[in-house]
Amino acid sequence: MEQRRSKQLFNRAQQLIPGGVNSPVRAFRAVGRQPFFVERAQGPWLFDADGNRYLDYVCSWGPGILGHAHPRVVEAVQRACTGGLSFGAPTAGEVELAERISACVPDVEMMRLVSSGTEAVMSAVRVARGFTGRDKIIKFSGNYHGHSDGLLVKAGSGLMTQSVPDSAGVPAGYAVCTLTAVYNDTESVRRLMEENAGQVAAVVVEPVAANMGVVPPKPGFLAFLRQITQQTGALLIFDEVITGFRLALGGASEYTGVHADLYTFGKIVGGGMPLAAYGGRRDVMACVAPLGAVYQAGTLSGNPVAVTAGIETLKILMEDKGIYERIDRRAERLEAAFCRKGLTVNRAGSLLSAFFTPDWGEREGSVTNYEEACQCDREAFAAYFNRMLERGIYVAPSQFEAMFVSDAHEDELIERTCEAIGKSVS
Ligand code: HOZ
Repeated sequence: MEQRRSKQLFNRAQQLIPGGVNSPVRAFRAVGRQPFFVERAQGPWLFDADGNRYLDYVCSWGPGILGHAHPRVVEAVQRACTGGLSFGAPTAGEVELAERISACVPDVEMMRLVSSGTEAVMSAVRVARGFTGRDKIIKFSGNYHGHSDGLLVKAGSGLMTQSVPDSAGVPAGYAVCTLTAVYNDTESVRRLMEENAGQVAAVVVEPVAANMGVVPPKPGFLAFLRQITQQTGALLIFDEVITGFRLALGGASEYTGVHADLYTFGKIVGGGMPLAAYGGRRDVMACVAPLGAVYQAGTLSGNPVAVTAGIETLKILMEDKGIYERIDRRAERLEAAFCRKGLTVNRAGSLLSAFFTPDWGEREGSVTNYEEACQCDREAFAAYFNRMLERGIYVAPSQFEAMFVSDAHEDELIERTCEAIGKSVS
């Protein structure tokens, strides 16, 4: 595969941008090659600077549930652009997007629009602290909640392929307030709650973990978190930056039946543009300025172009409920294609991961937390990634990210992918 132009661009990029990329996993270091540079995308396809075409299962790390450049979203965005790119003032679009989010996830009685998932979770945690008057939070190792200081402790995603699990530059004082429990392990949460009685403001969790590969919650795990937070006066925050509008129109609360106090959204809610949201119980969100004393603001919050992309994307998802049945069925087909000895496949709806678990014997089939995910064979994953890419199929360049299926991945493309999987994993 010719990648001459991508290589030239990467050389130039490395002179000015750390690692040549604006987000670490894009550097392809975990799979031992250089990244390709994208020129454009359409439907399920990415086209690189050398004219190569890839069937894309990264989907911009989640937003692309409709595929790339959906004509309705593009048309709406083009129209919005002609009316101005940013006002820093309220718009009707913000109200419509908020109403649509609340219609899909009724627990979100009040919300704020922000620009990134990092900002959304950081703000939700601040609100939880302001509401409860407590400082500590519990998160789970391998869950990733963006790169704000207090949440970069035992985080998943790009941190799992660095040599250290936590970022440098985070003052120890921040980390002291971040307690880390084991995903799917109720006892680890109970212990932290007891040791820190009356001090925990919130438990923040990815209701389906998707940043250490996909790791679904065990039956009863989320219900336990709901119960213990209620008993201890802490809030439950579902970080739905990945799962929101992905597992179902109503996200994780619809998919699992468990309800949180606060939710964070990103990716799909912005239809591919920089937009995110946090919100939930009205009495809790009433803490946010100017109603209350928790400060959070942003020049580009509720940006009119991003809001338009979000509205149009949610409109399509709300109109065509068959989308979820289609993408889940296609992901199920991919799951079946991965099924063989030496692989552990985790799937929740249209999110899935194949963990390379050769020689695991009895334990095969069980990746339920960060420690188990870390034991996977990363070299085997890298070999699989490279074989898939050579066949024109782009999956996330790390064992610890999800495979995303979109509505543009038609059945025939799924079958082609299954064939490539068969040839790439053995
Ligand atoms: N944190 C994102 C994956 N979970 C990576 C985003 C990106 O590189 O674009």
